[in-house]
Amino acid sequence: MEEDELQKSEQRTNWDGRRLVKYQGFWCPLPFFRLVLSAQKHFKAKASDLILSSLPKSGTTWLKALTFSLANRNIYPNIDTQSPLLTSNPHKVVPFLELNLYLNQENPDLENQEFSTTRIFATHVPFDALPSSISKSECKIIYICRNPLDQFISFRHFSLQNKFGEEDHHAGPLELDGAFDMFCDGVHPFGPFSEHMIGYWDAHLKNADKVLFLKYEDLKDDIALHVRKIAEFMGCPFSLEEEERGLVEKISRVCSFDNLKNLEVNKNGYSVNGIVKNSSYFRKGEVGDWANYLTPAMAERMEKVIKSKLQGSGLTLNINS
Ligand code: PAP
Repeated sequence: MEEDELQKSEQRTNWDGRRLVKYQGFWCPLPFFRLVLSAQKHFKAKASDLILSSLPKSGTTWLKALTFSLANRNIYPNIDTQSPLLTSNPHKVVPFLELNLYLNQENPDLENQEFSTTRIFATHVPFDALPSSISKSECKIIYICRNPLDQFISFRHFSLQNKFGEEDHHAGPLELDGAFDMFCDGVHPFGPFSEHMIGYWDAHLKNADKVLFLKYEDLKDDIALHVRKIAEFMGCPFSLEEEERGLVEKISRVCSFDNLKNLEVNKNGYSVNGIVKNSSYFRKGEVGDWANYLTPAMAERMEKVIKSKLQGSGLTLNINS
């Protein structure tokens, strides 16, 4: 199956040297291709599951920390001192379906999770490529997107820092201009970004109880509001008693960039199959950092791409906020 699919699939080399395979309309990094197929074939969603979805570098780590804290607030009541997030990276407590769980086994036992009572899984695949049991079951999906310019710059740093793709890119990574060209053309891991966003956006419009659609910038703007919103969507709104003891603020604080970045585990450890530096998940955590790297002409080009691709979808992205 894997070989057959690979044979007939278009392939490209990402700017960082990693091979990308066009599969079901998206660019799947070659090392994850087999895992995507296994997850599609075997993953059985349950009504109580929560699926977190995003393009890489759109706020996944933050969303993992927040949803994990919300779902497990009764088993770790003193979040400031008891939360597993204090000693484990968010990617350890909430695993990725296609990046790690299906790595060592074709059909792993996913019945229980190490830290969480609710099964929470993350994924980077587009809505249409999710294992079909996810749409068929009552489980909920939270999607987070981000200004593509910031996402692109964030991914560039992340990939260079972790030296992805070095093994098959002898000339070294492509310079910024060429990488940006590829990104605008939608050739990047799990892209095209516009189709990724629209897929989840449409699913949200069809059934807002099933798919919550978030933007990184909105969370930066008002985290307390979004912590409440996410809790309500997950079916575990804050009680008056929880509000009164400041739990919304506590969860926001524990999951904040500054708190997570400065924890020992996130300064030194590795996650996602032991190859990604935990510290590389916490770079700047800012909105608009792209302006330090990309020219106004590049931003203008992106405006045009966004305008033409998102036209008529009802989804808006403000790249200048
Ligand atoms: P992933 O998809 O590989 O898991 P993801 O967490 O989506 O990565 O993206 C990392 C970005 O989120 C980084 O952005 P930057 O490169 O522009 O700085 C990272 O700093 C930011 N980030 C990580 N944790 C948080 C957080 N708790 N709050 C806000 N931003 C965060």
